[in-house]
Amino acid sequence: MITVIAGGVGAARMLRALLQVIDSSEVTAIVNVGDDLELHGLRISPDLDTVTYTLADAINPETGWGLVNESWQARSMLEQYGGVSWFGLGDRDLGTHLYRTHRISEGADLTTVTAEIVSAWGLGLNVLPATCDRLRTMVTLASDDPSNDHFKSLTAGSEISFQEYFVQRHHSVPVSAVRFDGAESCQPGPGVIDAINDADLIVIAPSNPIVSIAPVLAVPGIRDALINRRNVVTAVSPIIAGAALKGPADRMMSELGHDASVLGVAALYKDFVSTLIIDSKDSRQKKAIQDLGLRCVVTETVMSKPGVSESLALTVLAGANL
Ligand code: FO1
Repeated sequence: MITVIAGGVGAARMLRALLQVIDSSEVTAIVNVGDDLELHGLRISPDLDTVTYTLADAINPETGWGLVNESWQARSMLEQYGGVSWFGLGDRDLGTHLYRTHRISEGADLTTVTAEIVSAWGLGLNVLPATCDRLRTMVTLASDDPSNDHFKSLTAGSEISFQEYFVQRHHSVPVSAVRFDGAESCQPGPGVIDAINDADLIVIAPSNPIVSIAPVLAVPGIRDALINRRNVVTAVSPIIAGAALKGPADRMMSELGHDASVLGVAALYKDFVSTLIIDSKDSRQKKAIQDLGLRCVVTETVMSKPGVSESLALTVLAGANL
């Protein structure tokens, strides 16, 4: 069995690549829930939905999130009323949040509801929230953020939720700290620790180390479980030649004092990862990564290029002689 520690877009692409070369019944994804939010009284789980929609080939290709063939009638009504519309919920996507919220109000946990949604999309893999308990990524601003017609100005030192940072303020403000509210009192979701202990191979997907992978590791028990299985843990670097393919991972690493490079990723991951896969653009860093005590595999990792996804998936699997 392969267990993938996953955030949003980059992880969804990695999972899609793996499912090209192994049966979905062999794959379990442990997905970040630190991006989750409650809005309009609805429970919204962006990374769970991005993984599900992508693997169901139903992701909105323009945005990388939400559903394809989407309409925005509900959102336009919110705009007409001056309601909250900065977080775009399409009419089809709303169905997912309505279903999830209703099932949770009936007493189902997030793992159960996620399994129902994943199977309704006809997917065979196991998608597990890192925790069913409340866990929210919070970021502290490193500088003042002037207001605009959507939101009030904030001074340096203010703490906001991940989505207020990422979407409302377009992650365009530097951060000085990241915190995972609720981490100390949450439990790993059902099946999560078993999926780590029983895996033949564990893959840290090319997601943002700071706000997609770290919140999963912050759930008590998960980091230790990965450390115990370090010899079968392989990570794919989300940073290529000092930059992230999408989103603020490189900037957040620098803003928080890490080196925004494959070496910085290796330093963040070395306690629980034994093999780091880096892009050929970073081949010069292989020796330095090995000196940190990790195996280092150099290959093409930009999955948007044709054929790279499958070859990368095979390279990842080779690490476990699968
Ligand atoms: N990202 C945006 O940049 N703008 C949005 O309006 C937006 C809405 C949205 C709705 C549902 C959903 O599942 C994801 C959504 N995202 C949006 C992406 C979201 O911010 C994710 O957390 C990021 O992709 C980071 O993983």
